[in-house]
Amino acid sequence: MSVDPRASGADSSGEWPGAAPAAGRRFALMGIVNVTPDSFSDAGRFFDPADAVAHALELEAEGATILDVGGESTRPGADPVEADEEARRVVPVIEALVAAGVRARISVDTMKGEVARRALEAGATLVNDVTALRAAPEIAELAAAAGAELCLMHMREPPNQPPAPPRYADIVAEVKSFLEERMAFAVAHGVPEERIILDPGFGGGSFGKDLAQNLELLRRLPELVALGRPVLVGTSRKGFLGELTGRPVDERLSGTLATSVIAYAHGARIFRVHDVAPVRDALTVTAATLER
Ligand code: HH2
Repeated sequence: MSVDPRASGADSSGEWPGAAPAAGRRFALMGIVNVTPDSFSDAGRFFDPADAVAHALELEAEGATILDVGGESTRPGADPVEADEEARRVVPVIEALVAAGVRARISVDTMKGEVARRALEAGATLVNDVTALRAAPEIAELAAAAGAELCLMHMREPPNQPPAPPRYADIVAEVKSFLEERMAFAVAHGVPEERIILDPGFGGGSFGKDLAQNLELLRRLPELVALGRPVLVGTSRKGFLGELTGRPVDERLSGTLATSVIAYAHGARIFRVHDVAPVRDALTVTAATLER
């Protein structure tokens, strides 16, 4: 499948200057590569490294300019994974993607310093930390030393704790001040601001937002975009879409498309998704309509 560079993160020379779309490009797609036996939507499908690599290459062919390789599920109740085991899952996949000559940048979805370190050595150039440096603050220095980008996501509970009922006075104000504070922490530990990506952390469960709060975050996304860094959204197949539509996890593409289109219109520019090709088409149409 040929990829229209106008809809990807590549610039006209074919270079990928960063995870965020390059000047003149409209959005970037981060394809999800879960090397886990227990992820909420694709449990075990790509647990074999060869299957994960083949899947990642397909996502790139569909237009992903970032491949997010994860070895631990964030689902509440998922078995905690030791750093060694998590690295054993993700590092061979990253090495194989580098060997295959992928042009997409490789992101590692981890909250552990040791895993981030080994993934960066293997060729990852972005660390996607759903705890925003709370579980392993040393990820800041590791990313800084490697010249890597860093995605900081909001989640309320520290990792692997039972989720508390979500209660916020003003969800958007809280997420915004959290992300501001975490960004300042990352910068103080050596990560240049221009390498930071922000993510409100859509989802219930470990991410701690109920349906109304997820929708309010989506509606008021411009307030987070105002922080001046690229905003990444990950709504793909998430539970709140199932709550609204009554659909099981493998039938939530329409909901994913709706939220992606709204998020784009509200200023998000990086989309973490399972279904790259359909989201790319929806956002290509949206971007062409909104950006004259
Ligand atoms: N969501 C998940 C995992 N990592 N990272 C960012 N930055 N934003 C997200 O919204 C996000 C994330 C959960 O989704 P998934 O990877 O499909 O499932 P699991 O955690 O069960 O592997």
